Amino acid sequence: MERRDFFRKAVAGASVAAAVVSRPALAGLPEPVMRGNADTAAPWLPPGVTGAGRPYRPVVTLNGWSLPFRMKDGVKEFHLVAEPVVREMAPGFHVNMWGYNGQSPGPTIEVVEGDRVRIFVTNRLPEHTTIHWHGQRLPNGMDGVGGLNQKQIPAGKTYVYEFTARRPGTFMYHPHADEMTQMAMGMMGLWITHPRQAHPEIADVDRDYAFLINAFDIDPGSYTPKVNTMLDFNIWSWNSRVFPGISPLVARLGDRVRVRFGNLTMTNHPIHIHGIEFEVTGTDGGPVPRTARWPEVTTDVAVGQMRQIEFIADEPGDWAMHCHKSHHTMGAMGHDVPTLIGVDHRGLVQRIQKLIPDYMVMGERGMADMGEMEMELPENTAPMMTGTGPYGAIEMGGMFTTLKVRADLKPDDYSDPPWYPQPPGTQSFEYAGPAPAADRASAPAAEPAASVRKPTGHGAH
Ligand SMILES: [Cu+2]
Repeated sequence: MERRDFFRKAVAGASVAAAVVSRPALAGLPEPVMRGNADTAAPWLPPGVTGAGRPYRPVVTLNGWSLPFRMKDGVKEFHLVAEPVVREMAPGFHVNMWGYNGQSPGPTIEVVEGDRVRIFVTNRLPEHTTIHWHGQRLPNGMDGVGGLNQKQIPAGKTYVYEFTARRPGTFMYHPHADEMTQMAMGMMGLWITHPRQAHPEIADVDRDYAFLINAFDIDPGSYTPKVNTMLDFNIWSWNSRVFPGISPLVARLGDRVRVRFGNLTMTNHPIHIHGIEFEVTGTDGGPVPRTARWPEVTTDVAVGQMRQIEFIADEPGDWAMHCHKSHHTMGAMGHDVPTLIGVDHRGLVQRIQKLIPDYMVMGERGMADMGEMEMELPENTAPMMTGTGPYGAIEMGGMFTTLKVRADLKPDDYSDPPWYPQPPGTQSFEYAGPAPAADRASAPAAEPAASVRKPTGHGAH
């Protein structure tokens, strides 16, 4: 081609492109797609382009979304922007975090096995960062450990990662630079690689949900997580949301449902679902062979692990789904409150209130009253346990949501249905018959209360 011709064609091409592609795209960098809210986005299928392999059923990220990409010369191009964000963790509870593209966690990246993927990472944080692609097979120089595999990405710079998504499965991404700070501030995201063709160990499902398990240390009334915390986390969240702010998982009666979750907290989480049994069908290491699966209703997820579970939603209702550590279904609270069950405060409270008018008693009949109590909390405090169901306070917060199974849903309907109407005769009810006379006379007498012992060993000097 003549040099003159080339020049003319290049100019013509540029002017045509300018009408449809924005300036950053012409400069080689895809325009970042940002998100301004914590709603659960509808599953996203790329329009008319699936890259390698057959079309797939996209995942639904709880209170999250999948990042659109641009196809360029057969490569799927994504643009992640690491930046400070404000995440609404529950209605009225906003937290200053670090995340990607406007939210924490960052958007889910969904590709197909065999896809060539290029990810531009722009650092708008006040310090350097990197991204590690947890669980992926990739060239060593793309693994994202700052100092080991690459230079740190300085503030204000954009780095490019490029590799082929070789292994189908459930993965995540997070910084491998000042990790303690950056993960405590909410920097993480999901990565799903769909199988290229029918796979013997990967079922086709009707619904496919995904979320990350994360935790923060946020003092009641403050807006920014404490980043040096090792164990004293107090906000237990899924995708940086706490109940009642976590979307329900909705399923049509008989659907095969997959749920994928990864743990980026500093402790393990036994994830429990009521009403059905499931199997762990995969981890971040790959699909579990069918012969190695067993039924469960709870699966523990250790730190840095991912689990992919599947079940048939064959029992209609509103089923609880939660972490089985009961402190993880609570919001911010003091754990140094003494147990007062059985302590009789009658008369005492009034006397103390003469001196301290705001004095109140917590817990002499258990802590259930907290669910309905209208205690004045500092501004911007996570709900402690304020989810309300059709029959009153649910007394849960934190890592809790519901699995809503309905017969009358359409196949791709993800909207939150009204509470389950219990069919007559199928709900627990109050016993109204006569109470039998208690007969304690024949029971052995209780032992006298033990005398108070003086402490021995350390502390008694
Ligand atoms: Cu937990």
